[in-house]
Amino acid sequence: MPALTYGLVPDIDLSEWRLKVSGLVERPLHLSWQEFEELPKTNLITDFHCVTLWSRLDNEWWGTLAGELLELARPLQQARYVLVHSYGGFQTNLSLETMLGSDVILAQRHDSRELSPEHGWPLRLVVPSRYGWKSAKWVREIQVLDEDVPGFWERRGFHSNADPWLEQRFWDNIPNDFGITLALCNDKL
Ligand SMILES: Nc1nc2c(c(=O)[nH]1)N[C@H]1C(S)=C(S)[C@@H](COP(=O)(O)O)O[C@H]1N2
Ligand SMILES: [Mo]
Repeated sequence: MPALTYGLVPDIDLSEWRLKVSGLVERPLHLSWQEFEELPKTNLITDFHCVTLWSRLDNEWWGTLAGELLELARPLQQARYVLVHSYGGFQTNLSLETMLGSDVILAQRHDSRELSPEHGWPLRLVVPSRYGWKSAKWVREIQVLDEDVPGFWERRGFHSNADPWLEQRFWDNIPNDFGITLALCNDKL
């Protein structure tokens, strides 16, 4: 599976690692790795679609469903979106509805193995129903919001919703320029 990353693989120390759920929630969370490990786990088999036209089918992901994590934090009534933050500075936005989908997982294992550093160790988001850049690697915080705040690629012209079946690659007012796609996904790593 190609690894596609903007910037360097962050250097993460598991003893200092935390996962936060912040913003418009009744109960903000600030979990250590041990606390995250104690949450309920699920195994899912899903496909993965990058915006550069490669897909990888039948990935097995093991971790905690994003919906189960958010349920613990209890989003407030006005919550509509999330902005997911990664170690290393990457961010991506999703509607809360998408995030609560039954196939959205905070994955700690891929195909029965711990994630490798370049694929998001120790924890990544996997959103099979959206283009790959929504599947943030090295997740550290899920910020719950009432408005849609664009993330790293979304500020650079990529679509906020990013449904591959609707081919939502770019902002509607940007021409579908393959150059920008190649800038996003060069298979270098
Ligand atoms: N933190 C972070 N997450 C990221 C990216 C990134 O640059 N930084 N790239 C995204 C893109 S464009 C894709 S296609 C997938 C690729 O996942 P992989 O490297 O595990 O194949 O990760 C996504 N998650
Ligand atoms: Mo991508």
